[in-house]
Amino acid sequence: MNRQDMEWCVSMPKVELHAHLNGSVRDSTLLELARVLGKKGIIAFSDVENVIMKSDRTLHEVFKLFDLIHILTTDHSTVTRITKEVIEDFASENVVYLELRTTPKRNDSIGMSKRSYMEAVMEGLKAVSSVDVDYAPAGLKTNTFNGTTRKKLYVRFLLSIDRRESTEAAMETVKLALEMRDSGVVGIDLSGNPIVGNWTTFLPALKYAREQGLCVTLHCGEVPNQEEIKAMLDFLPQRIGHACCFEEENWRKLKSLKIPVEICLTSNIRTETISSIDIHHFAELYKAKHPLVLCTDDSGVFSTSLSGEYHLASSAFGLGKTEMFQLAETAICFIFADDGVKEELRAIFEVAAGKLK
Ligand code: 6MZ
Repeated sequence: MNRQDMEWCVSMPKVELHAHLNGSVRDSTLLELARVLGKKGIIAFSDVENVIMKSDRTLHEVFKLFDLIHILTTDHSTVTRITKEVIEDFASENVVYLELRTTPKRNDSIGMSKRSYMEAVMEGLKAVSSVDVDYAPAGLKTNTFNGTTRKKLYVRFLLSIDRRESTEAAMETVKLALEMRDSGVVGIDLSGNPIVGNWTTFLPALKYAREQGLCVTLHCGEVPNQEEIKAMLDFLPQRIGHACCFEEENWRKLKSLKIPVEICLTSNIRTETISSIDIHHFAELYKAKHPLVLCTDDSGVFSTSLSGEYHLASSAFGLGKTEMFQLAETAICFIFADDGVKEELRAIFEVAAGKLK
């Protein structure tokens, strides 16, 4: 694929279902924030600069980087800023539906609760000016402009539970998600360092989320823990992320259950979860017509974009434009928003198909 093909990937409408807010922050913003904290003597700027600009990181190093990013970003006004920027960045590459996930954080020393963290996120969403944003369930549409021919982006939120958290903290996140359904929260994600914590800690909160009608997606199989993978599949989440380290039995189970997989190619390669792109499980799942969706994971941390992920899939697995368009459009089936949104997205793809072919 050449540069023109990349431009084509940018121009195609796309659906992003696995993007972590704090992993999607622009390097330039992180450096700017680090400079400010450096001047205040809170951090050593040059150390931070080296860490931020490093391109290859193991999974273990990635989680150390997240701790650093959280030091830089986690006050209310910065959370608002990064949310606005991240949404605008996705909009600028023609993402038409974005499910943005983030871990609500409590930090008593700056008066931050999980709720006030999410209020700061919502403020960032409402501040988006480059596109019209639809973030609320049917009947509650807001932030749209009259007689618009402007680009439109649907944004929904998933609240993440970090594997470092307790059962109580996970439950608090689920309750917050339920209270924020009118603000576009559609589901719960379980993420964080996969070697930390035990899946059973989060099960009560995840079960409660499901009982109350929230959708659930789980980071599953980022490390080879077959027992956990099996238990996660038995839970029947609506989607899973990654699915890298599955052994035969769980692989068969995944395929027969047809649970949609959020595939993050660059992330898996950069973190060495998968040793090389030509043995990535995308190829097998794609060939088997297993439900899957290409996603970025952490576009800032891994210096990628959703268009770049399609471009990579195309060059690594020989997908042509028709296949890529179909792949992007099929993702509509796996979104957590309601059928009305699905219909509107299908219409957007239909118009785009006419223009792009
Ligand atoms: C597991 C990940 C992740 O929530 O602070 N996160 N969890 N595997 C990954 N693969 C590389 N990438 C990101 O965004 C950052 C948080 O998302 C989770 C981690 O818990 C990380 O701290 P938020 O906005």
